[in-house]
Amino acid sequence: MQLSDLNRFNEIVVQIHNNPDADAVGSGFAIYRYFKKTGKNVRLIYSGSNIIKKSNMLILISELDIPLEYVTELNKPELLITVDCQYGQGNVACFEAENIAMIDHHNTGKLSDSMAEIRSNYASASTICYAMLQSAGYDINADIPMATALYYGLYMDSDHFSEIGHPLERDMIDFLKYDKGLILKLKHANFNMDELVTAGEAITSTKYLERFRLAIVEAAPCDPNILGVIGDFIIQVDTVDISVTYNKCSGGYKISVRSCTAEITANELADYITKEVGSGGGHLDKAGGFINLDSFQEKYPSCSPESYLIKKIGEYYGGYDVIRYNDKEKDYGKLQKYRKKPGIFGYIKSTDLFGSGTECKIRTLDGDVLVRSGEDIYIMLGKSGEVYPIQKEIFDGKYTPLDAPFTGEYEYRPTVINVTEGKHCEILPKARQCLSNTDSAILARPLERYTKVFTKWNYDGYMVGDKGDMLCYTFGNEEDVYLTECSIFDDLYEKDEI
Ligand SMILES: [Mn+2]
Repeated sequence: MQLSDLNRFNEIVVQIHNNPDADAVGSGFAIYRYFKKTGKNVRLIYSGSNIIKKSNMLILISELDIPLEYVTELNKPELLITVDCQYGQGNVACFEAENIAMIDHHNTGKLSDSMAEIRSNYASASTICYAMLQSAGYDINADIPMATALYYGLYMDSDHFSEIGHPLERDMIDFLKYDKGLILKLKHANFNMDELVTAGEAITSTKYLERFRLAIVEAAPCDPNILGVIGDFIIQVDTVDISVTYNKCSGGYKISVRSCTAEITANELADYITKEVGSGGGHLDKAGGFINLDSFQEKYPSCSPESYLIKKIGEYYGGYDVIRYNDKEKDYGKLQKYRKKPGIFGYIKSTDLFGSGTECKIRTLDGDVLVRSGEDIYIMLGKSGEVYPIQKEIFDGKYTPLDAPFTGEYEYRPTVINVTEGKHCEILPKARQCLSNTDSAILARPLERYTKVFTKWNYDGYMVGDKGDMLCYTFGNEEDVYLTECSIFDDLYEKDEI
């Protein structure tokens, strides 16, 4: 769904979830503002049994003049848009409307359609609004209150940016021009005295599982940012490598993960724990996630959240392999030789973007990769928008450059950032085509279980694959190890007939 698809309606009500948090208010306000500007008759509302009392929320609303109304009744509007929530879910009061649209980042199993934009790979609804406003051509930075509200929405819904994963969210933090004074004020009005007590009580009830060097903490329902504060405190204990803090929140459970060990990153563990029942992600050391109550109860009907977490974490600790690019022993016996199928890919020389020797970050879906530009470093663009660095020598063996520009439609348009100057540079406008050589070979085998691969490139962390995904080595350069998802492997490679 595009915002412009809704321009055919004139009488619009934007509704955010009950007990609104900063992300609900920020994203709802942005959508309100967009329709106001396009000349619509629009209102911003919330309902439920509580009116907003938290001081940071009251400051946000009054300083940005957000016309948020508390209502208990609504005259059937022409269009009702629920933002940061989904119509019919338990955390949003149900009002009748002629037409219903939704913008949300919670994973309830619902997918996007012509009246819904659901992106559960984003940490906040503010990010979705940012992306939708950008593609509608709206100049967000010309509207400082909107930019500030979106920035604070992402900040608060991502535990102070620790849970962001998507490159678009990293761009959003770099790009938004927000009111710095107001954000500073809000950052220091996050909690109240009751929440201080909640945090203290949660800490004293910490469960420690020595065999995993893991601390599990349940907190009473509170601002989810408290969970992060508790985790930041507990991870400093000498015998704790991982902390998982959680509590009940509207529609499910909120979890917060901290890690101080390189072998288990917080973002990966958060993803692992929530994979089937919600969504999760973030950074190497700090991450978080959400477990949807309906999916949880359906899949684990007789399980308490604590026993579920311990079960999942035990399963995780018990069952993964680690492969490093510089492992001396490689088990060649099981590997089979494959050849690349012919196909068109995109590439660009790093020196086409920046001068040689520039420190730059390639912003990929798997994180930022740091490289230094030079004649020997190229950047590849895969079929589904994946982007990664490649050495010229390996490129020359695998691909033949073609004299044509490369085009592609991606959810995220890949960028490279000049670290010194902080400049963003899009890759696509300068990308060229190349043809994969069918004489380039790899050695590969399916993974037998969950595996982490530490590649030669300086990625944030490591690559992970599940049983069935393919572990691949470039033939003749076995330090070049990587993973390919089983779903695309057969499109890219075929068995070598020797
Ligand atoms: Mn949200």
